[in-house]
Amino acid sequence: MITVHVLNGPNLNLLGRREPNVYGSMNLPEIEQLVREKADALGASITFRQSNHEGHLVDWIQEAGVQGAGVVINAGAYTHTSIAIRDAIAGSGAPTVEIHLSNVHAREGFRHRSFIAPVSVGVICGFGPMSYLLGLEAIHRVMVERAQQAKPSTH
Ligand code: CA2
Repeated sequence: MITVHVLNGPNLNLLGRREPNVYGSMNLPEIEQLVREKADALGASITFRQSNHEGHLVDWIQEAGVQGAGVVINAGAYTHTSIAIRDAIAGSGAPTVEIHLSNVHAREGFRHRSFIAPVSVGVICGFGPMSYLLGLEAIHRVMVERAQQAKPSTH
């Protein structure tokens, strides 16, 4: 079974309580519920975690790599600052999709740079909670395709 670790970075525990004009009104447990329903529909297994600490995210990315799991990550502000998270993604070998609730390219200049994007399979941003569902679907498809390619040919 395909396993995906859905990881959330700093301040995403505040969702739904402040800045609803930027991030919407849904809180993180509500987004988790949507992601779990999508995972069930895909037949995938997920973990869903949030931390305000960079090292926790690094540990969880390494864990995904060891388990052969994929990663969907909203690294929050660490997206724009963290070489440690970038190195963890590159070093773990875990196929990763970077996601954001907001369209970071329509916001302040400092949000246009991502350290994670160059080591990710792709980036999805600007779709609110739907970014999580699109990210899960994208990584699931990538992992199914890679598993099929890895199978020895029968003819
Ligand atoms: O749009 C996204 O998903 C972001 O990753 C959210 C981060 C931000 O630093 C990124 O540039 C884009 C911020 C998450 C903080 O969320 C809050 C929610 C409510 C109140 C305050 C912060």
